[in-house]
Amino acid sequence: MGVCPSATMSLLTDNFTGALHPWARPEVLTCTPWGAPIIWDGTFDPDVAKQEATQQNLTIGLTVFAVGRHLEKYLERFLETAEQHFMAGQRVVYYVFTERPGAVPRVALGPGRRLRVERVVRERRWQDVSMARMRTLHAALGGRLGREAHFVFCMDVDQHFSGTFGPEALAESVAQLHSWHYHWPRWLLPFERDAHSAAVMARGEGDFYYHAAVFGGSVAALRDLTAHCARGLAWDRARGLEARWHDESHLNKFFWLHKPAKVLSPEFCWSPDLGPRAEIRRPRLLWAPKEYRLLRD
Ligand code: 2GW
Ligand code: MN
Repeated sequence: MGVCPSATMSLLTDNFTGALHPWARPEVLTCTPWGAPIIWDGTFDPDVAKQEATQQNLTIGLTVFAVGRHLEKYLERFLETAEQHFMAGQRVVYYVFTERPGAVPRVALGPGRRLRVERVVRERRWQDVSMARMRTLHAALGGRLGREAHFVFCMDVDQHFSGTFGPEALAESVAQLHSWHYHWPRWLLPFERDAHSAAVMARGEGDFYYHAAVFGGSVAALRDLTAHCARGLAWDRARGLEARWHDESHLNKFFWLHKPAKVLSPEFCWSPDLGPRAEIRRPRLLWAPKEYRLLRD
């Protein structure tokens, strides 16, 4: 921790010319109060990150759940665009969790990339589909996935890659700024406020609101994260509670207690419904339009 210096003007300007440094993004926050980088387009050199990852000969896991109609609707595009943009040139193993392994589309994979399909039971309520992911991921991280990957990203399926999502995103633990909420005042953030819930955040708590559609880290860090969230979800259930944003509420509690080592700007998981914004230069993942009414009955 404490790896990124605070953004003072002397660091943002080139010593020699006095011009703004080419890697500066002075209009956005690029460092958390605890010293973790918040990576925005232009604040890192993708080639350096790529070289370092290649030297370490990493295997990077990408987990995604596609249960029920989400499989036909989203999985193929998610995987096809991941082949173009996710960790290109690295060793990658996809883990697709579904109740219908036979229906998983056959996507042509590049060299060094493989896809494993794991069967899960289909939960009846959609909230349970989403929440059961933490328990399932925890088990997978303790099994083959945990043995074969060094770093893992866990993602929603209702999105597709639209730009490079490379090794610059890797770190011991990685959280994603939620594109709806990154510019909101902290007191307005939709944390769980019920004091009886394991996910509760008091007023004044919370650094940022993170999106559960993307989180990642080392296998060890993710085993802790998924254990924490699965435990919190079970604790709430035993009391007849369900946090406001389900697994996402528990994820936010975890990252409040255990600060992420790296934070991804909203460019890494952008909602096109928000329209163009000056600070969003190159979105890496785009949400599919929400069809809550259609999918949630
Ligand atoms: C989820 C909601 C309504 C209807 C269906 C489903 C559903 C989700 C499903 O039928 N099948 C399925 O495989 N899923 C998986 O759960 C899939 O991977 C999907 O991306 C993920 C989360 O559901 P999603 O993407 O429809 O909900 P979002 O985009 O509103 O998710 C945010 O909030 C969730 C909790 O409510 C999670 O925390 C999620 O990570 C957040 O992005
Ligand atoms: Mn989603």
